Formats: sequence, structure tokens, C-alpha cells
Amino acid sequence: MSEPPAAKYRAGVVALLGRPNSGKSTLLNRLLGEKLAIVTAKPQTTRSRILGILTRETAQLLLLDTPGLHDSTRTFNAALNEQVDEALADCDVAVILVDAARGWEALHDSMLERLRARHTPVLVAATKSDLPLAKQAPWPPEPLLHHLADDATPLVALRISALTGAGIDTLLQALEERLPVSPPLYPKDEISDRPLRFLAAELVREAAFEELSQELPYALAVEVIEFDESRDDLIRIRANLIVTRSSQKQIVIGKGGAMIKRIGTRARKEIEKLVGNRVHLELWTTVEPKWSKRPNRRKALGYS
Ligand SMILES: Nc1nc2c(ncn2[C@@H]2O[C@H](COP(=O)(O)OP(=O)(O)OP(=O)(O)O)[C@@H](O)[C@H]2O)c(=O)[nH]1
Ligand SMILES: [Mg+2]
Repeated sequence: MSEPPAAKYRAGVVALLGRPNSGKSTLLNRLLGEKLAIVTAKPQTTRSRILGILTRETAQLLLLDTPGLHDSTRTFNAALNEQVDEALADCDVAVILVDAARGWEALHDSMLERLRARHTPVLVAATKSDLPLAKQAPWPPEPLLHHLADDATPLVALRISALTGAGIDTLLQALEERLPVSPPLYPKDEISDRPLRFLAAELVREAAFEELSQELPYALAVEVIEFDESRDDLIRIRANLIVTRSSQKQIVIGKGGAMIKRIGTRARKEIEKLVGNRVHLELWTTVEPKWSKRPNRRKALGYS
């Protein structure tokens, strides 16, 4: 690959913003071509900002996945929103993801206003365009039309599907064009700012989300207590599933340990794909009633 003239290379932070469950993490993975961020059918899966680094021939995109923005003011939710605020303030370009089937909401207007006040270029993407309900929804929606007509900061509205890849090339091109001219900000072979240890903990959390009943995942945190890479052919990982009540601990363990075993098998396969090596995964579970209410604890767990 021939090097582009340095004066033309672009690099910067692209924030992926939207409601919980709008498809931000799926889009991050699609853009990277690698599964970095965990994805589940349940809203509020992402708990912390995670940077995916996409190095292309002409630009480096630092893709910032964020927790879904919502209206609740409970401590933990407020902490998630704070991370979105920071991403919004720090990015060079923003993508607002809108589940077209749900439509444009007041929250999207406020995001847009704040970004425009900072003169941040914004792309608005209707997600999940492969789904019939999203396909039928009008796009761009009425409230967005007047923003589009306002040419002070030109906006772009497109339809994408992170699942099929529809619209993704157009999105990438549009993002690249809006990045500032800059040399690459990270080494070319790096794909994230997060250590493998954290990504592994996230994959355990994803497996638990998938296996456990509706309510429990929100009470659950995962901490990797050992990550041993001393052997070439095997990585040994010990992780702790933290819940808030002893009744939840029983559910996580399951009858005769069946549930925690299922979670472990599922997580191990995903971690092996990520690290490209065999993994030995040992899971434990403990009760910690207040983990989500303690800022320092949340930080130690990587959720801020
Ligand atoms: N059909 C379809 N489903 C999608 C698409 N993108 C995401 N999904 C699904 O939508 C759900 C939520 O996706 P996520 O990527 O976790 O959404 P998110 O915005 O990161 O959610 P939070 O982290 O909870 O804020 C998952 O079940 C995804 O598989 C898409 O393009 N098409
Ligand atoms: Mg997410």
C-alpha cells in the first residue's frame, strides 16, 4: 500500500451516540470488521466508553462506542449519561444513531443542538434498515428536515444496516471526509485503547446477559482477577461474576452449577476468537450489594 502524502492524512475521534439498543456497538464492530464491543438484545448493554481504532489507507478513525443515552436519573444511569456528555464534547465527528422504527425523539434534538453549538460535524444514521419496520419508517423524519435545510452546519442523513453492511461504505467515506487533517494518533496495529483483560471481562458479561433472565444482568458486574499469558499455547483467565443479592448468586450458579458452566463455555469461545489462542476460563461468583453505587468501585470494574 502506497503511503498518502502526510499532509492529507486524516485522524480523529468519531463518537457513536444514540438511545440504548439503537445499534451503536454492532456498528462499531461492523466498522472495525472485528468484534470488540459486546452486543445483546437487552438495552443498556454498554457501560463504558470503548475506543475501536480503525486504521485505513487515508485516515485513522477512533471510533468511540458509548452507553445509550436515556432520561433516567438513577445514580448508575446518570454516570452512564456523563460518559455520553464527555464523548459529545470531545469528538471530532459524531454519528447519531436512530432506530427508525422508534423514530426521532426530543433527546435526539438535544444531542444535535449540543453538537452544533460546538460546530461538530454530525451524521444522522437510521439503523437496522434491514428490518421491515425500519424500512417503512419515513427517513429523514419530519423534525430532522428543518435541521437538514439549515446550511450553517450541513448535516447528512443516511440509512444503514450494521447487520447486512448496507450503507456502511457511504458512512465510512462521509466520516473520513469530516475528520481533521492529522497524522495517525495510535499505532497502526492497535485495535482498542482497552486492555484484553477488560475486553475478556466484557465477553463474560455478554455471555451472562445472554444466558440469564431478564432482570438479573443489570445487577451484574464482571471482574477479571487473573489473566495469565505466561504460556504460548493457552491463556488462563479467572473471573468473578459480581451480583448484588445472594438469591442472584444462586441463579448465576444454577442447578448443580449448570448455569455458570453455560456462561463459561459461551464466554470462552468468544474470548478465544478475540485473542486468537486457546483459553482456560474459570468463573466464580460473589455478592457485593453496592458495587453500582460506588464510583470508585465502578471505576475499578472499568465502567467509567
Ligand atoms: N436487524 C438488525 N439488528 C441490529 C442491527 N444493529 C443492531 N442490531 C441488534 O440490536 C440490538 C442492540 O444492539 P447493540 O449494538 O447492543 O445496541 P447498542 O446501541 O450498543 O445498545 P446499548 O449498549 O445497550 O446502548 C442487538 O440485538 C443487535 O443484534 C442491524 O443493523 N439490524
Ligand atoms: Mg452498546
